Amino acid sequence: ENTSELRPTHPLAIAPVVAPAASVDGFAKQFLQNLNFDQGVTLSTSDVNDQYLALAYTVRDYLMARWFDDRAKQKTQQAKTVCYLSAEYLLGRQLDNNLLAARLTDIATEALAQCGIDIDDLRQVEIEPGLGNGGLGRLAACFIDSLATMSVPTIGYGIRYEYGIFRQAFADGQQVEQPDAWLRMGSPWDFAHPEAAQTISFAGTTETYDDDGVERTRWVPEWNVLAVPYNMMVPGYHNGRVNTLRLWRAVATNAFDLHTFNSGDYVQSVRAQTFAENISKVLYPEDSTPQGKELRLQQQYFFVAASIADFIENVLPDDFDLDDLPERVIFQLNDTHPVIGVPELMRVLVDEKKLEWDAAWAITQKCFAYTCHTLLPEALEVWSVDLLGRLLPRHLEIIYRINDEFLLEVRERFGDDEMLIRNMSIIGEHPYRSVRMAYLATVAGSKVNGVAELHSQLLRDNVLKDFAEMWPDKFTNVTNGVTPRRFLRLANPELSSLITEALGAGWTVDLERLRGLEALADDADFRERFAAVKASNKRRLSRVLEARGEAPLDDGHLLDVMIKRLHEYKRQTLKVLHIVSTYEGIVSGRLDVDDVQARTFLFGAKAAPGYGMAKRIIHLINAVGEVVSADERVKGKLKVLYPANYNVTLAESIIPAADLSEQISLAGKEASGTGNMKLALNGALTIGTDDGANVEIRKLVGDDNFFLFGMSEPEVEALWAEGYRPADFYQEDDDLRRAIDLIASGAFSNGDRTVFEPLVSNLLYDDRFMALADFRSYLDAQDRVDAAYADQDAWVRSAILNVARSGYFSSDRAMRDYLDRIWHATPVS
Ligand code: GLS
Repeated sequence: ENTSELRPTHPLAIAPVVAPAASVDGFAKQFLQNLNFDQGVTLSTSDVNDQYLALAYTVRDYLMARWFDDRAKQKTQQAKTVCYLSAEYLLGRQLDNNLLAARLTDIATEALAQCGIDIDDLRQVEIEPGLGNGGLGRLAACFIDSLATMSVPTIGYGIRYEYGIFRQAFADGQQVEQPDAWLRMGSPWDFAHPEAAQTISFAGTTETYDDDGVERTRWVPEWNVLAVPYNMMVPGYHNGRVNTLRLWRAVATNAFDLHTFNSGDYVQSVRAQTFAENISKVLYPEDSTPQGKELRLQQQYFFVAASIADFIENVLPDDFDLDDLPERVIFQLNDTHPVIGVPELMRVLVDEKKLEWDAAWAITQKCFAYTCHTLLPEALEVWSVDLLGRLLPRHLEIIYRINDEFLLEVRERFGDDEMLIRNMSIIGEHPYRSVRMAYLATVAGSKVNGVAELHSQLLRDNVLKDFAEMWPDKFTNVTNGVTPRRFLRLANPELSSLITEALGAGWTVDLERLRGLEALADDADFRERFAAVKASNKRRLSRVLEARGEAPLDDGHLLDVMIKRLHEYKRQTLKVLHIVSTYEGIVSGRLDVDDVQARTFLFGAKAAPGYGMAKRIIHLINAVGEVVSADERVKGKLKVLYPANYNVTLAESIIPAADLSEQISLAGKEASGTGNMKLALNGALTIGTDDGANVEIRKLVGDDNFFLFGMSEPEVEALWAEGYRPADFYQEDDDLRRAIDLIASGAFSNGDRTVFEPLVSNLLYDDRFMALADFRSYLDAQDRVDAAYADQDAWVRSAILNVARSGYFSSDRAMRDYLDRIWHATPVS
């Protein structure tokens, strides 16, 4: 590859790139060389960050040759590439994952030890790239891991935010947000390629012109920025494959010609650069609740336009015939964030490549597929026509034309049903004229999928009903999955060893093999070893918590975890009501303390900074936790822990230690959930509603090994229809009333009744997510949990069965489903 343009004569220059020797000596040599020549320090003058960076460079060096190879192949092979377009990738730490993928863990550990370095100390300094909010971003990271492991040519495209998801701290129990300067100590895992930058334009006007007798339209933009790609390696597990994650950073163009800044004023013009660079400055911290902010639309267009241009210009061969584009690429739209890519591809094909509209539309429809990740109507992204037209005038024209032709098709099919036309139009009229991005994606995509069976069903029946009637075959389901490499093999090394000992190593890439553990659930010796692993994982978590200044875990406690974004629909409040009710029962003497299973309630959750109610719930959890944990009367029985700044790294310590997984959203609101899968896979039993992927987890692990409670989705609908009055539940249930009254009394706020008043009245008079309606059923299920936990042998058996039957939730299986049902692409080695 080094020789394409140059005419080298040196033998080294024409030799293939080779990896360093895969031996302790080879690794140590490369490590020291990187320390000296890349970090500019000697071993004795280096600090732990130098050593970490040099280690990262060394791991990279081993992957490099294969990466060159795979990228070269991508150009020449006729294979279809999956281009995953996602505004978020919640990657987690890279070092361990890459060591594992490249089979270097033992070699690196020993080589460093011989240099006098404990590799664990280096692990600790890695700052995880938090370029996502929660499940949606983490899912993207799992998917690219699986695609690399399955040797599917893939490019993940996204944004290299300078600041990822904020760092959460607590002050007086309330969330404060701090910027996540994840790049500050260096970013050894990515490679900047300023020479491959794309120019991305914005605003301006459109005009028609005569192109050799053909009237065409062109966009005359007003300003532009450079999109600079940063490439990250995405190594497959033990297969030598290295795919690419390409994240774009915004940089001002040399002639940054935003007219308002174009005053010849030097200081102003330097400031103008900041304007351009703002585009990739920060991740929007809202999960499932889009903000219609202009900068957000800029981000979306910025990364999608750069990605499409990059693929066409740099990944495809020069002489590529664009009519064949659908054979070479599928652009998978991860939620609506990248949907502006649809009119962008049309613009490229029609305005730049001069294809006929119909031909371009036929290509575009085959090149996109859309995954919807929500059911909340307010979470479906919508852009005002005003804003979109101002920022992307040509795209708005294209969207109008797509819509006109689409509505003609609707009329042909269903007649002049004006109500239907209005309902299906990509352009909404109320409360303001807007572009409904989910509809645009549905019209343009070859397939539309939900992320769990129930979710896909509800998409067809409710959210996108008219579209599903029009195109029943367009709609499909792919239930989410999680990567077993990160969330079992790396996060739970002891359980992994136990499984490997029992079943051989193949489960890491063929998770259904975990079925083999079913038989062992009845083996007392195996159960004992399984229980010992759980206990050891709890001790490990306890050390992690202590190192963060939290209280340690108590022996014998059931570890009850609720780890996910803070959102009303997820119902952390219901969990708090259970804690308060148990606490109140013990201190009032109504519950015999000896009958209560000792429990530690562990929360991990960030709230969007502008989401007031969610922040109040955080405050309540901390307030309740403080009182409960300090009260002598429940000492040794109840403990509440809420470590700040829950992230992927912390999840990797919590999940293997958990006994009980709280998945308690109101039925019909959680599209899938993926934490639920990770926890079951690590032997936690679920207490959950029939929502999202819980439904499938329960079916697979069996009713005996799952604590189901709450209304089903149709029951929720029925109660709404009949008129939901939460206060009735409050009146009728003594335990519920006492719990809410205790919160309202100021018991958790030093007697101040005003602090949680908004929360309490929200519960009593609004309670959109029906926590009160499900309270009794939830408490009953928690009683069943207590009873079940009392029989440790039976509990461990259930835990093993959860592991054994969770193989379906591997993201490898999810990728196979996408490949078969949506992408029609195949692995290529
Ligand atoms: C989400 C859903 O809320 C989750 O239920 C789902 O598991 C995840 C991945 O499909 O996507 N949608 C969203 O906006 N954030 C999510 O985590």
